[in-house]
This record gives sequence, structure tokens and C-alpha cells, in this order.
Amino acid sequence: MASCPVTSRDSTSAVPPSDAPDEQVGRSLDRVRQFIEPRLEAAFRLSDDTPERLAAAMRYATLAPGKRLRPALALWAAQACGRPGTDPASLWTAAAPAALAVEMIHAYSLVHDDLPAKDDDDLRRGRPTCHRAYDEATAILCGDALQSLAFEVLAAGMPAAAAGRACLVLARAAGAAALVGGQVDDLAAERGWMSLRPTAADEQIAWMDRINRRKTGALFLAALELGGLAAGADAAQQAALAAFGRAFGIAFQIADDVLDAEGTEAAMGKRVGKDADRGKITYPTVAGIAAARSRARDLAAQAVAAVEPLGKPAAELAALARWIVARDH
Ligand code: GRG
Repeated sequence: MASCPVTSRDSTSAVPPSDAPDEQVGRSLDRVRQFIEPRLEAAFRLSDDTPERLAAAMRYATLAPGKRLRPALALWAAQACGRPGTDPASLWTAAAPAALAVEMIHAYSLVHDDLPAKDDDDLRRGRPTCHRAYDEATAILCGDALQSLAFEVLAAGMPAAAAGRACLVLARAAGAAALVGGQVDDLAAERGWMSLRPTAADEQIAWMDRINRRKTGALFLAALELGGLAAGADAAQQAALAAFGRAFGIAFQIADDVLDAEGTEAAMGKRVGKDADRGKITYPTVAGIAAARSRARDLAAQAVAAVEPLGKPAAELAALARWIVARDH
């Protein structure tokens, strides 16, 4: 099992050099994957009453090779907020239920997002999508069951005093005003559900930001808040995590849209070029690639600045914010 990378807590800057190598973030994410993936597998040892086909689809969708950004945010948020002298490994252990739960919600959203009623995709994380590997009904039910399991893991794994708050945070992030609502508004322009589609560039950008804040950003924010909660973060620490998460979420989605326009299927492990094919409003289609990249970089810098007060234990968060706007997948 991987160990937590931070061995001591101090108050030096959270900000790694701006040319911090990609490999450093790669190694940090490897440690997260080594920590979380055996725990994910263990979480899929389900009751005998679970049909084997359903359990297999849940494992297939969740254990497929993802970047595990949301678990990383939960673990690194806990690491950034522990009391001085706390064993960093114990902070990761405390945040593990949060890390598992957010990844399960994320996996469910990807399974449903790929369905024929939505994006109708064949490839996800470099493999056939869940409904291609199984069938559409199994994929829908797999998403439903992953969502419930996320709350079960959180309710059972968080300390009793924090479990209620944790479930509330995750429910809101996954709910009608956030993940699902953002997704509905994202579809609205494309499917003609809107009476008035924004036409001016500034209105389109405000519209997209509102979608991205809910569709993508809300789950990142929840991962951070849950990680903080697991570590007993105080109000100032939670405020720093939230400021980080708000900038990070929009930066991530803009970078994802740039990759949809310019990335390769091989690197991304999913179909690219979808947004242009559908005439979708995205930051690159409204403002152009150069402006999109520049805004993503500015937001990443804001995210980095937000966690500076948390000191060196927040270095991984800062490095990740830089990496998400420079990545190729
Ligand atoms: C309408 C049928 C139907 C379903 C909607 C709620 C929902 C299902 C979808 C939410 C929207 C969604 C899928 C947002 C995804 C945001 C995003 C850019 C995901 C990719 O995240 P990465 O890059 O993926 O972290 P990996 O595979 O690395 O985990």
C-alpha cells in the first residue's frame, strides 16, 4: 500500500517552482492511485444479493484506468488541513471514504454521460464504454447502484459526527442544482430546450461558467470539502480549499474543452472533436483556443494562490492546478 508523501508539516510556501516537472505530478498521482485502487476494489466486495453482472459492470466502470483526480483532491485536502504533528498517513486513511465516494459518483456520471441518450460514446478511459461492454440497461443500473454505493461508503466510513455533513455535501454536489443540473443546462442549448440561447460572447461565457461550475466544479469542490472535513479543517482552511476548488473546476473544464478541440483520442482514451461536431458552446468555440488557454492558466494561478496560506502540505494541490492546464489527457 502506498504511503502518504508528506512527512512533516511546515509553513513554507505551497507553491512549487513554476517549472515543476510533470513527472512530479505524475508520481504524486501514482501514489494516490496506489493508495485508492486497492480500496476501490475492496469496496466492490458486495453482498451476495448483488447480481454478478451488475457488480461486474460497477467494477468495470470504476476500476478502469482513470486519473483519480477527485480522490487526489480529497486526500491532498486532508493532508493540507491536518493539525501540525498529525501523521500524514492517518490523514489519508481518514479521507479514504471521501475519496472512494467521489470517485464512485464520478464513475456513475461518466457511465450515464456515455449512454446513447446522451453522448452515445463507444470509448471511455481507453476501453469500450459500459453500455458497449454490457448493454444499455445494465449501464443505467450500474450508474444507479454506484451512486447509492457512494453514499453507503461515506456514511459507513466517516466518523459518526461528520457523516451527516459529509452526505449532505456529496448529495448537493451530485444533485439537481449541481452535477445533474449543470448537465441538463449543458444539454439545453444543444437540444433546443432553451427559449433563448445566449448569443453575445460575454453572455455565452457567463452561461458556460455557470454550467461548468455545476457540471464539473461541484464534485471537485465536494472532494476538497470532504477531505478537509475528514482532517478536521477549520473555517479558514475550508475557505482556502473552496477558493482553490472554484478556480480549479473552471480551469479544468476549459482545459478539457481545449483537449476536445486539439487533443488526440489515443492520449485522451475517449472520442475527441465532439463539441465542434455538435456546434456546442464552449470556451474555445466562443473565445478561441488561445484565449481559452490563457484563461485556464489565469484560473490555475488563482487556485495556486488560494492554497498558499496552507503551506507546504498543500504543495500537491498547487502542482495539480498547474498540471491540469498543461496536460495532454
Ligand atoms: C443525461 C443520461 C444523462 C446522464 C448525465 C450527471 C451526468 C450524467 C453527467 C455529468 C457531467 C459529466 C460527465 C461531467 C464530466 C466532466 C469531465 C470533464 C469528466 C472527465 O473527468 P476526468 O478527466 O476523467 O477526471 P477520468 O477518466 O480521468 O476520471
